[in-house]
Amino acid sequence: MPASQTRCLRAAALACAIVPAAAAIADSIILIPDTTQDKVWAFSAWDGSLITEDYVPEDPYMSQVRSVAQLPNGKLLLADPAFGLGCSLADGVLEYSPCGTFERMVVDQTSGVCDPQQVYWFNGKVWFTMSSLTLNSEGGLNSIWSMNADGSGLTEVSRSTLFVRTWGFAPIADGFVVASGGSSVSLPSSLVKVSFDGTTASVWHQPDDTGVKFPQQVSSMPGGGVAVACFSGNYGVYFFDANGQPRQDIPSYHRTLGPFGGVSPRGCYPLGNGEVMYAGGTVVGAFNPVTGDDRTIVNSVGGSSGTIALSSFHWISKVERCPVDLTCDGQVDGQDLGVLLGSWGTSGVPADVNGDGTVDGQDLGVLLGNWGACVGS
Ligand SMILES: [Ca+2]
Ligand SMILES: [Ca+2]
Repeated sequence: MPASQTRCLRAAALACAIVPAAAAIADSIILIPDTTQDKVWAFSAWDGSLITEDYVPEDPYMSQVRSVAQLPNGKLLLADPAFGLGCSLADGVLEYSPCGTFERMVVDQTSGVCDPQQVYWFNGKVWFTMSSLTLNSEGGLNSIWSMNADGSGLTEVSRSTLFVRTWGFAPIADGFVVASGGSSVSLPSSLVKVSFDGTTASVWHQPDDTGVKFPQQVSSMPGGGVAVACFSGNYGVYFFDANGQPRQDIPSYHRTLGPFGGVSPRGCYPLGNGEVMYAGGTVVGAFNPVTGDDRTIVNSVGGSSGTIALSSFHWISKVERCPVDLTCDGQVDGQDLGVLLGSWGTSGVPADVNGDGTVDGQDLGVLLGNWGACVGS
């Protein structure tokens, strides 16, 4: 126990308030938007276990959120293309508090943003894809954009003619791997690599007839390369090395191999325990990429039975939360102390930060031991 915390446990609460301690340590969680119920679910980033289905509860602002990213100050950005492709007033990138309360629309149709799909915080900027019904060669908006955390400096990074229809993307060592394509012959699928400055674009992986089709989320994998969730055709999760070649050490799991008998995955993401989480239709699950063993974590509507729900679980992201930040402002400070003292002796409240059923000196000690800005674990 840190010396400052020991002192605090023995001291009066107000005296403790002036004793600085270490920074607050966040823990990692997984967030997955549910476009059927217009809310965002939270899971353990270690084993995928469900934490809450209302991390961002249903509100009047979400229409069909696809993805979530986190800014360094802990706030969440939600990419919301609203009601299908085609620009609408509800399209935009929304900002929420670290605990999931709506704060503002950062960019929207009035900024030139239509149908944002995946949003990322990377290299000191916000990046997101936009998807369009019209091919780029005919004036479509399939593209990658960047902006500053406050929404200023909005810039189109790439509108490559290689983009058939842009969905998820992920950074690798020297550029982004972008999921491109659709479910029909006229919308062929591929993975396109784009340099970070957008000046070069090339086909990174060109699938054969049995491979990647309608790719959705692209996720960076530990040790390099990516996983790609494919929504139609030979649907499943495909693994590639850093050069866009199928991984030799991990099989790709598709509808005839592994867990995807009835689930068309939109999202895929590595868990801390070595499994790969997936999301699609009404199901969130996880499988072991070595053995193929599969388990269902959530089946929210009672089974997809091979039928793709039009609205469904979407893309998976990892964010940090700060359990002792009781005011959800990214800091553990006097305001949080005030909340804790105001809850003294009660149970079933967030101020019971050690979860033992009572708000008491032990919780005070934890709070004071986490004083300061919330930082990643
Ligand atoms: Ca706080
Ligand atoms: Ca307690």
